[in-house]
Amino acid sequence: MTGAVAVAEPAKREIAITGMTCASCVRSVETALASVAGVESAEVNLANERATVRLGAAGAEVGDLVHAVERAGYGALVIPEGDAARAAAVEDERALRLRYVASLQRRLIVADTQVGEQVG
Ligand code: 9UX
Repeated sequence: MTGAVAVAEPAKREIAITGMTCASCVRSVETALASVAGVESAEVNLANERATVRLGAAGAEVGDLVHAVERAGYGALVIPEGDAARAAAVEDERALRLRYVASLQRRLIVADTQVGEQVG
């Protein structure tokens, strides 16, 4: 040993997000995540629909992260750590995104029905 002290990188976690369509959505999700205990900062990428949170030494509860995003009106899936777990999460992310598309389709059908009632 040389006696050098390794400085640990701050822990980061990635979160798949659904439902964001504009820059204001991005800010809402960032604010929601940044307010969670243990989160030092949150950054959202709208193009790939991922949030990256930087965590303090104590870490943060996965459930708290998801609930904060859901309370703001979006969907969230915290990507697990480790290659095997990340691979397994690909299917979960796919399912999350399909659920969002299905909810959009339901909303469009409802909106279409309402227009029909108003006009007819
Ligand atoms: Mo932008 Mo997001 O007008 O929920 S705030 S779509």
